[in-house]
Amino acid sequence: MLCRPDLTRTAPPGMLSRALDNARAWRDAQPSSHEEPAACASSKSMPRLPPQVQEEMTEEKLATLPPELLVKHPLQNPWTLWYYENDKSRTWEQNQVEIITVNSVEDFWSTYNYIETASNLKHGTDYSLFKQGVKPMWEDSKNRNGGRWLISLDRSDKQRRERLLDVYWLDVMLLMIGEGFGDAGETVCGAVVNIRNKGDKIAIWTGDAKRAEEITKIGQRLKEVLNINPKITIGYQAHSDTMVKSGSIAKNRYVV
Ligand code: MGP
Repeated sequence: MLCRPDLTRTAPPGMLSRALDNARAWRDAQPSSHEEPAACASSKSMPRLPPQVQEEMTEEKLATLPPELLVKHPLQNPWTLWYYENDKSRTWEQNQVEIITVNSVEDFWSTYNYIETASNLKHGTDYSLFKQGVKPMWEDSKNRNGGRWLISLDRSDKQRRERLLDVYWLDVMLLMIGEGFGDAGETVCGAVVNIRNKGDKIAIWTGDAKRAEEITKIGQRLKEVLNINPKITIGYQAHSDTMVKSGSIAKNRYVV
């Protein structure tokens, strides 16, 4: 078991971790990048709801279900999903659209199954999932002094990108809503996936770039859950540096 988000206070143990295991099993079952492209599954084949839930639910069937299956399992924090699309007639901030806030495991999956997967979004768009009340922008008071762990995905390897993007993004969302960072999770504000021609990016934003201990724990956990090769390093940049960067990447404040 590579990831077991702590939902013991909010949902039946194992509920999200099973979902995460499914996603990881799917990823592990995919051919490695040197195999034939034809053998590579599209993001559409990713497991979503368990088959018994996908089956049509009639009133009679619902009446036979044990009560615990009809109760929604609240998340420790409500999370808001945002979508960004680059419309040049509007400001960057106006282009951030709030989609929905989810409060329960079930609402998260309903939303996830309804919306387009990240790999099917147009270039120049973003999804952001942030704690309710925190806007996915540097200017928000909860983000202003913070920064982000940044994972850049290599676009030159198309098969690998298609395989990893959706799984990484789902893993990151499950890790956050499942409160999988332990005490350090209190400093997590949200996460963003940027769909870009030059290379997609996934980042976890935290609220205070000076909290080295929590930031390091979050980075290490992220690498562990995404199964990133320990020899590969990822960097954390303060938003204050990203805002004024001149090259394509701001300097790293931390590296794991
Ligand atoms: P981006 O969307 O984060 O990355 O920032 P992209 O498109 O890969 O570009 P690059 O510069 O990282 O290579 C693109 C631009 O969007 C930034 O230069 C800002 O102009 C704007 N922008 C991004 N963010 C996260 C913010 C934000 O939080 N607030 C405001 N006001 N503008 C932002």
